[in-house]
Amino acid sequence: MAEYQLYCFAQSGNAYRAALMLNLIGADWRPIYVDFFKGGETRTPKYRTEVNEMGEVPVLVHGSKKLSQSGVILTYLAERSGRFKPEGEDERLEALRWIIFDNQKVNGFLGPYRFLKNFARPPGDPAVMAFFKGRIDGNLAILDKRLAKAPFMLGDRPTIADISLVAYLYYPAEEFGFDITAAHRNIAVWLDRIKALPGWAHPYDLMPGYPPQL
Ligand SMILES: N[C@@H](CCC(=O)N[C@@H](CS)C(=O)NCC(=O)O)C(=O)O
Repeated sequence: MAEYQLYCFAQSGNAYRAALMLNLIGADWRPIYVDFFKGGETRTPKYRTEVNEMGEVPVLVHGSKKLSQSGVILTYLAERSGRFKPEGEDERLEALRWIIFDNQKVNGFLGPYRFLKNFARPPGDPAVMAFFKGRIDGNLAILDKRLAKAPFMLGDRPTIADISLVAYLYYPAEEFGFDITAAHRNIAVWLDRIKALPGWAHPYDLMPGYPPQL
């Protein structure tokens, strides 16, 4: 049995953070497919009792531990492996600051926007989509400005703040209906830097369930 198991599915950028981290640190891991779309598995009482009371992926299983929230999973893996780990109090707090901002404001809007555009039936209401798009544009501009200062979020080396923030950013532009890298130059080169790290893989190659069964 693999050392780590990750509950995930290919379309989840939230789960991609954890899958990518596992791959980048060269962990012995295997995905456990969660049938989010057709089976509504995260909403079942079984999933909420046995896997995650919050009804979400990702969930990382390691021995007797079962961890959810990608920021917690990234922190756990960084502390265990010593890789992509913020060093010292200032870096730790800075990484946490960006991970929370990301969860709420960057990928926290990109994920639902992409879901409402591609997978929801009926698709998202135009007023809701316009609201999300405004927030996405503003928050990506904040990220782009930050990345003008240094190659990675916290400076010269990649940390879990970077791995959190890439969540939905490698998915195809058609799935958003706008091209993030064309509009944000610093984000584009930063994504290429992360893509060049040994162990990087695209979400559709790393997690099961592509194409989705709707
Ligand atoms: N902040 C969470 C977000 C997790 C999340 O929203 N996951 C989605 C899939 S992309 C989910 O499982 N949603 C289930 C639902 O809301 O019913 C994290 O970073 O782990």
